Amino acid sequence: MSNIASNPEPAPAAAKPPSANEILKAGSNFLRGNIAREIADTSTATVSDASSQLTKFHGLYIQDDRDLRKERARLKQEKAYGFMLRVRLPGGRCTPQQYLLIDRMGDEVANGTLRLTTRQTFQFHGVAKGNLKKLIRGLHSVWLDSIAACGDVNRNVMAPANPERSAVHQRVYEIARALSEFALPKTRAYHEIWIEDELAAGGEQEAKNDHEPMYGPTYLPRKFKIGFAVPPSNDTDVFSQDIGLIAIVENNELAGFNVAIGGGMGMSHGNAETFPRLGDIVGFITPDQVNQLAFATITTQRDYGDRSNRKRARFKYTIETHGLAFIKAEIERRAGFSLAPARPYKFTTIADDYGWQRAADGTWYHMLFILSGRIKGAMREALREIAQIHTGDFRLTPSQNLSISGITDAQRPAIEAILEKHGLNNTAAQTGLRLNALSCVALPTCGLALAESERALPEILSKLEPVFADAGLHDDPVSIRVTGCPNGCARPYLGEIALVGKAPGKYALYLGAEYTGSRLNTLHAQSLTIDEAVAQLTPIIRRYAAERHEGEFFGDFCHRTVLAEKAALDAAKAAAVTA
Ligand code: SRM
Ligand code: SF4
Repeated sequence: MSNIASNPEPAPAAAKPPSANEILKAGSNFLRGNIAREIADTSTATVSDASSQLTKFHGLYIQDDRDLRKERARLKQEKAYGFMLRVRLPGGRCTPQQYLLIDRMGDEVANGTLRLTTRQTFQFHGVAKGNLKKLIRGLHSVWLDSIAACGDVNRNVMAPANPERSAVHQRVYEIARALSEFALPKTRAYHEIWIEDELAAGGEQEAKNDHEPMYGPTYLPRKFKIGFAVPPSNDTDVFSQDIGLIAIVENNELAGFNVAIGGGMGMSHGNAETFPRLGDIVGFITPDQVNQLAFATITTQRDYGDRSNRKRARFKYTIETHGLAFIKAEIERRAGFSLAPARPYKFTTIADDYGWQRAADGTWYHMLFILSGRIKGAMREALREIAQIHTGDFRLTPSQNLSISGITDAQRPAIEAILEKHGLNNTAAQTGLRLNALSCVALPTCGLALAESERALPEILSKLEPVFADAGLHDDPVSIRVTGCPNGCARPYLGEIALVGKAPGKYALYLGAEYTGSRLNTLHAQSLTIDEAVAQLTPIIRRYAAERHEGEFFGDFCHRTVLAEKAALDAAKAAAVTA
């Protein structure tokens, strides 16, 4: 691990002028900027554009309630600003004590709900500027933070949530957690601003021997994401990560990880330069090589990533630009070792293991289905009551669900009674479609949303579920993912069905991803209302019920039939035009 602590290598000379964000980061005094002064300014509920970019590195986004925009503008009032705070929670695990603090803060400083994200953490919405310190200090009091939850750095590290509680799962979790700590920015800006109030005269902040051995003073060109998976479950969508690490288990021991690089979901409608991409498996490493591999990969992206055009700044584009072979060789050179050949593995599922399950260590866990990860109402009450008596932990899943984990035989009846009381012991009654549904937040808080997502999902499901049920497919697992724009926050391009927002009430329809996340879906229709999408899907669902092969998933069926036929038709049309 000798080169891990070394200084960054000089970056190759930038050919193009740096983007505004690069100039901002360079002049930010290691992510301090004017944040402290602007947070103290009570004349406005928001912060400047510059500070709003820098607060992201502290896990904070300034947003406004888009439902209220018109009314506020009519009244000539400032927008209804509020901050979103994202907690850093590697592997999605938290203790009951931490959960209770988060739950309390949801009422005291946020909008009264909690939101589980697709990267296994909590988000608070609608936090007033004046409440940010209270929230961050509250989190700090239970050993939680929001450092690097957003921004051009490594984000929340994902790890399998399905809590089999085997020794291998525990080991992978510990490796993921250690990697999360390892890849944290080293600047003290977060602690100075939010925890310690260490401000020099005039509210300015001084850099105190800051040094970023991995990131350097301008951090990364763009966000960076790492996730682990333990086959046969690909619950973390490992091929969507900048670095995906697939555990290889031999003789019940963790032998190491296959390494996939260059995954990513985000794209822009109509911009062919942007696209979702699945990671390529480039080799195998042993568990003790994980941090070194991450350091080498992150610094390669730091030095070769596009710092001029943020639309092309993700690692996947760096690979496309420089070539996989070059990037792999560069990673190996920086790591100081060669990757061994990848080893065999097999994914068979992405789904959370709902309901009551016996774990490998003899304890119980209960996987709760939480639509869009929004914890409110009865779910909120139940989880609060459970957290007060629970001695195990909570595990947030990449599918926006939550597992109550580590329940002993003696404790199970009490937890079961709370779930019964609140009507939450009923995942068995849900459709396979609903249990495999994801949606991003979108309106009213997301500033980038083009259409509804979380708020549209109940309507979409209620219209599609009867179609599946009538075709005899009530229980069949079919993954559906909905987002309010093409950025891909619910990893839509890995959904067997995906609706991607284009405009208010309009969605692009994608079909045909492979259920366990090894093939992207394909654009099937450009712009549909929800009813039009249901109308297009209905005959396909009926045909699937009638014609599918034994054990064939919906996405594979669409890929083999509907999409292949459409591609053949398009090719024939193109040939006719050329002729
Ligand atoms: Fe995301 C931006 C929400 C997972 C790709 N994402 C945003 C912002 C912050 C909007 C913004 O920039 O102003 C959204 C805040 C909405 C709100 O009101 O809360 C937002 N992203 C989310 C969450 C909360 C969706 C959810 O419903 O769970 C997820 C939080 C994850 C976390 O805990 O860290 C979330 N975002 C993802 C994922 C999925 C993943 O990481 O596994 C992706 C696709 C994977 C990837 O990164 O390639 C994703 N979010 C984006 C992008 C497109 C990035 C790109 O490469 O082009 C943006 C826009 C951007 O960065 O410019 C974005
Ligand atoms: Fe917002 Fe788009 Fe992400 Fe949905 S996919 S949360 S609309 S950025």
